[in-house]
Amino acid sequence: MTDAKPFRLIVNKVSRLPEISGVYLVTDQEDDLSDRVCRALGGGVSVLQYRAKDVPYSERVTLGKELKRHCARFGTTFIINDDVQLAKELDADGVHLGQDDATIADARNLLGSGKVIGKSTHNLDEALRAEQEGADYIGFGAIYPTGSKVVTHLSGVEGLASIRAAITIPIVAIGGITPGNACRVIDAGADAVAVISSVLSNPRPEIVTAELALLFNRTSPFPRGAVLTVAGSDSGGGAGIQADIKTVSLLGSYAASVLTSLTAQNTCGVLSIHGLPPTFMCDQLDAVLNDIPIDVIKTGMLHTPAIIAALAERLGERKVMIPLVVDPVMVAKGGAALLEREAVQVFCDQLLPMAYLLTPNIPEAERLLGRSIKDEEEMELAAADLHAMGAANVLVKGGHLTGGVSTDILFDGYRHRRFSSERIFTSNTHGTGCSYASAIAALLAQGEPLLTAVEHAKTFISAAIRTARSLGKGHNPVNHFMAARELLLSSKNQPKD
Ligand code: 3NM
Repeated sequence: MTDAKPFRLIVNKVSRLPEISGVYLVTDQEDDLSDRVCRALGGGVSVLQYRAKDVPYSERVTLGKELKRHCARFGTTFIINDDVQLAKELDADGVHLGQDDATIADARNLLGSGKVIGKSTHNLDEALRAEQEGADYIGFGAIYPTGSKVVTHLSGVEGLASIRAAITIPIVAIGGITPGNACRVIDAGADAVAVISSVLSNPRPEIVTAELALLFNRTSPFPRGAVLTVAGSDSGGGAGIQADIKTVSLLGSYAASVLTSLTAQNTCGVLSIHGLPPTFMCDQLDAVLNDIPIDVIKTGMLHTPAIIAALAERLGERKVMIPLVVDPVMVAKGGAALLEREAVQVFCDQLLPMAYLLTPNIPEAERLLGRSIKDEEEMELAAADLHAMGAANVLVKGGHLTGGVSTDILFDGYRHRRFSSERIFTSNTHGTGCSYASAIAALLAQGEPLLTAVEHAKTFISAAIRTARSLGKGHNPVNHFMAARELLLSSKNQPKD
């Protein structure tokens, strides 16, 4: 006989408000808003605020309904700026009030419970008052100078940090925020970043949104972020899937894998390749993506046109994009072809335009562009041309040039940036490309901005080559363990951005 009490089911009838975190997109007044917003939603917007200034009420209703439909499709919270009446009429998820708009109590009365109410604040007094009056979150700005609104208060991240300590409700930071500076805003305690121009004035709103969304991983526990590698198996363990998983795991992210092919391989070369059916590659992809929240996908040896086409098609079907680091693996260190000849065209047409980052070495860039690359000036041109073919960012790696310094060039559509390290004269470089791209993917998944991710990954791969040991009789693999140890020890004392 037990003395257990009868089980009682308690149902919580209080409806949960949507969470205010991540990328909070505020609309602008420019043309094609609906299209641009839709693309941004595809990059991972958490909250959309419809801010219509000087637009007749009837037009606000029409466009508001359309934006609400888009939000429903992407699971995005839909909030109206200023206009409580419009929020009521559209049955929006909430309203965002300025200091001169309706009171929080009046808005709550009109909208009823279950709706989010936010308030714009510019200093500690306003923030504390908004919290006391029952706001569900506050907007706080302007953090940085902005051309999108006339602002009288510039708080900087220091101002944000000081109100973070005093406020318990979510803080949405606003004003001049971009993927380059958002990590400082998140580190200062913002739960969400509100953006207008950096996303909506960009020709690729989905890319900027995805970059911003990834930065929020920087506060997650380890393993921090998840990387899926789509590549071939190297039985020798130096390159391919094995190098990718070692790199991602040692740097502190979760690693999942989808195999495209199996190679019988060691440090001396590739003995044979067993391609896997594209349908089975797709089964693996579905199995992973339908269950595990993958932050970044890295691709390596894709082997056949059918695999490339199937991968591009599957990824294109996704509602919200996952940033893709594409290492255009073509030839093994020993010279074996890892990509079938006719696959290059399919690669350029279908996968390259989906890349967030393309990471060719010089022979790969030469093959993709059909011309030779002899120096850094030609590397810059190659990066720009590959960007024009559709990759959002291109890193052309200079390891195959000569000279005392090995320089890689990153082009983001606006600027070329150089990443240099002392050249190490060695043939122990098996797995370099796979490991470098995987390190970038892991650091992106951990919420590092692209420039920091490439810089730290370059440090990692240089150390991995420098500390490589003799293992087999051919091109020996890079040293993942020592390189990860060096990077993690050195980055402990560094600022986060
Ligand atoms: N409110 P962008 S700053 C709408 O400080 C708005 O309250 C601000 O636009 C405030 O992302 C701002 O283009 C403009 O800088 C934000």
